[in-house]
Amino acid sequence: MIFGGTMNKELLKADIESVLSDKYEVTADKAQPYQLHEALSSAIMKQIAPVWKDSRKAHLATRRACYFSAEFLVGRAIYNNLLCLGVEDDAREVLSSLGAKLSDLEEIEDAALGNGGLGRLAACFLDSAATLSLPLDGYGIRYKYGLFKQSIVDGFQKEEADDWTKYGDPWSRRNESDKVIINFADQSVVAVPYDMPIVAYGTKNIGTLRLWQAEPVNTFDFLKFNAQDYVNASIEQIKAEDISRVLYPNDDTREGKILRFKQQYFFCAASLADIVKKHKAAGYDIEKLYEKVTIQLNDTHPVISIPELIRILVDNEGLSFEKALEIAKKTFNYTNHTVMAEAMEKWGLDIVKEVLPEIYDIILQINEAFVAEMYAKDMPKGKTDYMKMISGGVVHMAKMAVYCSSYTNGVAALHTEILKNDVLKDWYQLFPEKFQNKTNGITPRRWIALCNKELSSLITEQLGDNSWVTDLSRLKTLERLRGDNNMMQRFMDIKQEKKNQLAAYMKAKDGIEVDVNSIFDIQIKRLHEYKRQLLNAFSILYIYFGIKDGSIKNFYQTTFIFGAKSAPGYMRAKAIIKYINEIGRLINADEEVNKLIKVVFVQNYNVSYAEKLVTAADISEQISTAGTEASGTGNMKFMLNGTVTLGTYDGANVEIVQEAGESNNYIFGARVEELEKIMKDYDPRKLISKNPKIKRVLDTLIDGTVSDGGTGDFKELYFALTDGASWHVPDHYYLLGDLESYVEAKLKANSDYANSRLDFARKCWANMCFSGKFSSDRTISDYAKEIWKIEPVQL
Ligand code: 4GP
Repeated sequence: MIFGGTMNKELLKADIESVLSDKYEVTADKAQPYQLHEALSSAIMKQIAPVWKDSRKAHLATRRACYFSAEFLVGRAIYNNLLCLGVEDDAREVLSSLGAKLSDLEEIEDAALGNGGLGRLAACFLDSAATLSLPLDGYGIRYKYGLFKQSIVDGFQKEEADDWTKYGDPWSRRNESDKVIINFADQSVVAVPYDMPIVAYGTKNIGTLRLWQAEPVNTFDFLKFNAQDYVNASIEQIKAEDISRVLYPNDDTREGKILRFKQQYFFCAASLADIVKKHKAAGYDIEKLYEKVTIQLNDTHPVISIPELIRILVDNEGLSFEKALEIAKKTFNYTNHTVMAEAMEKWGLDIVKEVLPEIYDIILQINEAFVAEMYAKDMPKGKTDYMKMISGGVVHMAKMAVYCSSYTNGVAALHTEILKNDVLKDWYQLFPEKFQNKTNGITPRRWIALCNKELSSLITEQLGDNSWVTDLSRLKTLERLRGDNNMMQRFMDIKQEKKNQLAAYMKAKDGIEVDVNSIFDIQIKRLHEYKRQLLNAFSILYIYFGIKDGSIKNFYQTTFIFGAKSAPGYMRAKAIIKYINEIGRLINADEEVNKLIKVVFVQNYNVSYAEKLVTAADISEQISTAGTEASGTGNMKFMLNGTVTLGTYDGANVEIVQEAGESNNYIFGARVEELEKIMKDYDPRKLISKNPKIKRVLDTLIDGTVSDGGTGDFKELYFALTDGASWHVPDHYYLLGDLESYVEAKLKANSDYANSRLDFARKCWANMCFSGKFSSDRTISDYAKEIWKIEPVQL
């Protein structure tokens, strides 16, 4: 039995050997990493199959939650699954008896079916729900190409398609019997589900992540081929497969927009068809769908599910529109993940009508139902016009989501307040009972137990057992050890070991050498203007010039590490990547300073890289403009691994500081309420004219200190900061305004570290001890109790 930590090792060994010989005709000692990966994974899949089947049955037999998301950034499955099953040592032993190594599987690519926070959160949620025995299953798209692979060439980001299943996908199971036909006005496609098991830690419940792949109804037109019209003979296949071909296809053009819209409808329609089919097959009443199923819409990408469910209920089940709308309202909930304009996803009515005429009609009816409700409440016409989901030739998905669901939530306390008081203010006034906050969390399995074995053993040793892995609040009892110098020394030794490991990895992967005795100051996240990687770059230059002119003394050597991907079409973000690489080139080559500062940009930052980076950091950079980062989850990963936050009062940073204490973190910059006033008459040019240090830093964008390779991109950045460019408001994200308080906080952290490593370690320790709130187990139990109303299954 594999659960509970013992495995039938003989069986495992035999299964591995038979996959290797049947499929690849090799023995384990000669097998390639991908072959070993395939063999070990298939052998484990075989052993968990009966429990997975029972879990699926149990989920269907009770009230369950379905998580609809365009992204699931699951990362590498193998090590996590072995950890959760408690059989890492067994697997290592079996492989080594066969002459192979478990660590070779690090070569296996991550499944990067998501962009960043939103997608990784979905993966953490599935993990937590499985572990808490909760009946939650994920539904999404099986993209052939996930997030692109990034390389940095001459300082520029280059993208390459990431064919993540190139060497097979042993953790998925294709399920032919649950195929669904999806109809668009101009084509029909088959949605084929691939199911991935979500293995729980220590419990038997295995969740399912069902990812739909688009395939043609007819693969091949023999007559056309025979007529030697070769391309058109396969055109249906190409057009069908395009739907699940790439994550976020470029949507600059109308064609691109249509493709994205089709993707969204594709996976929502397939998932709903599946849910309704299972509901009816179990003999449940379709009018009581919401009693058995609750659906969480992860941002607006799956909101097209709302009119689709109504369509199914009206067209296939013969219910009235009113009844169907009522069922939809009781079935769906919606999470908002960003206050950026893109959260307010809109679809042109022309596109909706052209691609899905029936859905278009239903959206019109939803809009009319809303208007009627407003009139019944005697709402002023102006307000109704402003709030209705259809206006200006587009349908506003977030508005439809709030109106047609039971609950809407933000992802950190501050973010939810911003939704209530600003972004969705009118909606909050109208439906206050619908709004909730659910502060994000991260799974302690992947984000400490798996990636930081050294720190995990120390915690287990001190707490007496490893139950903290599923009850992270237990860490707070370790706070008493802060004053224990021996303990702090052991903690520092672990950090040192993780820094050594990261350094070795960076050397092997990127050819970068770093000083393991320096402070590791790390900023890893998607590249976006609001996240202010450019501010970090400015602060480094500020310090660099300060060291050179003697105004900054006793700077402790620091390695500034960046990891970030920019959306391929986001030119300004790409310019920032180039700029960071160019200031790196400048500083790293400067003999006068390069013993003190090194700037590193790692290539292809992804989940597996993150697992190494978060454990090795001394300083976690969380520096978004106050009010812009909904929550952040990287901040939590660093905290859990014992890192101080250098950050603004934004997103979940606010709660991190509340938990771990302001004195254990480095907080700077204008707060949300201050910014509201400041931005009214903010003129960055005034600041520049009065402050030669800021000017010196900013001028590097235009004075030739660093080169943008003749693209003109750095000048564009300069004018965005001074004149506004496409932002209209100059320095919209307040980089220059926050720069000095940021540098001050950075220097304070630097001197604290230099003055007493032990005291600095105490701050790091406190962060780890108080990170309990940020376990996604806590987040998921809150969703389960307050939104989904689901109970653990008994297996
Ligand atoms: C992200 C937010 O930017 C981040 O603050 C949050 O922690 C994360 O969602 C999870 O809630 N948003 C996205 C996105 O990734 O695509 O909107």
